[in-house]
Amino acid sequence: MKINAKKTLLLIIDVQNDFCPGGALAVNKGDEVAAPLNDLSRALVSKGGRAAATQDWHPEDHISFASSHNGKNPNDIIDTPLVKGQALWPNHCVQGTSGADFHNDLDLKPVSVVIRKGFRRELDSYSAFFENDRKTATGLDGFLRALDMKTVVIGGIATDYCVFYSAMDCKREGFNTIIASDAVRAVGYPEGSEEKAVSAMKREGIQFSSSQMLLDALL
Ligand code: VGL
Ligand code: ZN
Repeated sequence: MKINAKKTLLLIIDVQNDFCPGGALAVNKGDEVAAPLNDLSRALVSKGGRAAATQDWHPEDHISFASSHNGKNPNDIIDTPLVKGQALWPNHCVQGTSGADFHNDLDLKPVSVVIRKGFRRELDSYSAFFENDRKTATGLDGFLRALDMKTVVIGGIATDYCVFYSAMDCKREGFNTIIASDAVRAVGYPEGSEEKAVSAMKREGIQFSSSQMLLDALL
């Protein structure tokens, strides 16, 4: 495998304190994605590529928080005016709080663009491309096309939610899409959600590669 760095963007999904051990929506070993992502972003950017990071960025009364609905609990599923089948979560990644900050281990120096998502009270977003109404664009698609990017390497949190939706949209938008397999971690709820997400991504033609293989492939 060879990858032209100048046509490649590393997309770092939601490496934020609330998704790491000790956070409000902690993902097991979520912080471990930082080291391989740092290696990838530094190498890619030094060879003329780009790195972008997403940041889950919710108002304190966000519609995806169970606390915003009477009698609802995290993991319940509801229909909202804009989204059928929205899962409810504990309060997390509230705008301006330390839980919403990027994890300290993540090197932001090579990251030239940050995409914030889920920032409107009435709409959640898992994907880095389209919010959960599947219509509202974040602008990442235009950014990639303006830079004539062909390949997007994706890592971060969580494999079965934001990484999954981002990768599926990325592939559908026509980009060569590769998951850095050692740089993702999963929520794992409901049971089997990680395996389900991985097989759906593979079925879609999304590739999986270790960060070391990707580093070796960069031209
Ligand atoms: C995420 C649940 C709620 C994620 C964000 O980053 O995967 N999951 N908000
Ligand atoms: Zn969220």
